[in-house]
Amino acid sequence: MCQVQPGNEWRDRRAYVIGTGKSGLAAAGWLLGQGATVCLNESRALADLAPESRAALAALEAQGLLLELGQPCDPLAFGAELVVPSPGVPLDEPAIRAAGAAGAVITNEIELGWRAGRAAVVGVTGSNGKTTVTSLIGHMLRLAGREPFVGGNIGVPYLQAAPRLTANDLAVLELSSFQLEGILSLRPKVAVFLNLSPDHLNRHKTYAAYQAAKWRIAEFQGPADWLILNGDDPLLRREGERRLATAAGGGPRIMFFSAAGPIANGLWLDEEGWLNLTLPTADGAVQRQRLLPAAEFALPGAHNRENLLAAAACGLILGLAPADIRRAAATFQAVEHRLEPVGEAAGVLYVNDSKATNPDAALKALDAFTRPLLLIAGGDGKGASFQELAAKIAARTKLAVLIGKDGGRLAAALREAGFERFRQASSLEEAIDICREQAVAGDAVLLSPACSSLDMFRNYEQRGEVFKARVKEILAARSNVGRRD
Ligand code: UMA
Repeated sequence: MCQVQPGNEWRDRRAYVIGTGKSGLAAAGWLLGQGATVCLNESRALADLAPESRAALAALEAQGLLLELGQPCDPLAFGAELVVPSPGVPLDEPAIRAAGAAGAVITNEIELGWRAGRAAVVGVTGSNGKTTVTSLIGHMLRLAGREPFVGGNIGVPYLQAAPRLTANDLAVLELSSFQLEGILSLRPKVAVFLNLSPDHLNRHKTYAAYQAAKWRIAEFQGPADWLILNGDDPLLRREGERRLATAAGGGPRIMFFSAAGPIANGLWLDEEGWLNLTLPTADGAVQRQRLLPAAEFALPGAHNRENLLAAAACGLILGLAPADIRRAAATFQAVEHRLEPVGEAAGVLYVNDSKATNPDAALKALDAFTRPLLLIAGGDGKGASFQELAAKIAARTKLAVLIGKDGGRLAAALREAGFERFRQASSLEEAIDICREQAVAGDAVLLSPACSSLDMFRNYEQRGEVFKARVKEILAARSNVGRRD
């Protein structure tokens, strides 16, 4: 099921792209190729941009790109007919609203990708687990002989690949609330909604607004499409059941998954840890199929069993054979920066979970281990509450080392939870060194910051790389102990 091809709808139109990150560069380049008059605005000055961004801008300028650097956006002054803010740019920016009020189309790079391509889309959203599930679905499809595009909020911006994809292709897209907020027609053939917990409250202002942005994943879906929901998440369960009761044939088909026990219509985990599919048949009976043991999936933690259920449900809907799903589960490797074991020195395991950019992700990481934990957390908390996390840290860790802009706020939450075994560090490297000194054989040092990295790093990937580089130095130093040249 694919979208109608709108043709070259932006030729000779005035397009205004905001932000020179991955998304903005992809959008500006594609719009230029469409024959639009394109202005790219960026709040930072040229000197503050990374060398690779400067090189990319120079190449686009040679193709006719107009640049506004080091100044606030003003699409109206440019006479924009299309405004494409990058995901990190708030859509309630007054200058963007003013352009919308004057009739400009306000959308984003993901939507342009949807309109530019012909591929069917599998969209994956949720507060946590998106990257793992998106990658696992991609892995399942590849093992089954398909060649999906995998990207979106991870890796390659969709618009970079979409124009080349045909109606036979499948794009598996991780979709963030920022991206979903700006879509106008993107219609996933299968939408996977993993879970909900507060995140990005500094941007969305309220939890309700964040949830509403996430639900947009299903906004344009029709009866031929599928919506996969986590039946163990109270908010998703309630809304899914409400939609089932009131759908009247208009909305997508809904499939739940549950790690908590049998469900009548969907994928669930039985008491022996196997994934089961039950589907009602036309004559009112129920058909049950046992698929695979969750234990064959190597990633640790209860949340990863939910991720497996979600990806397997999607695989089944896409027509994959249970044998392929099982093979994919057994061979899937941890996603980089997501509970990624880096190595063990002096019996201490070091784990990089830099991708835990909100409290819920860190809560799940803390539950995924049985070893005594030394936790490194902190960064930009994006307005989230640390109360629940502080209680979990108090229960699960022997030491917490706090970093970044909201390290102090996390310290206050820990004190309130009656936990005093924390230290503050002025850099990630210092935090790792404190943990190394305090850890004993059998412990694990876990970087699971519960916060965005942007106060200290370019992104969570860079934070994870810094962690891994320091840990590798520690591992190398250990392996040199006692060595004679
Ligand atoms: N900028 C302005 N004006 C503003 C705000 C920002 O000019 O008002 C500029 C910044 O100075 C910067 C550029 O915009 O130069 C950055 O734009 P961006 O933050 O949207 O970054 P991109 O590189 O385009 O990356 C975006 C996503 N970033 C965000 O959502 C914050 C990437 O997700 C995504 O991989 C990429 O598009 C490709 O689609 C990252 C992310 O952190 C991984 N996502 C959040 C998350 O997962 O929690 C949602």
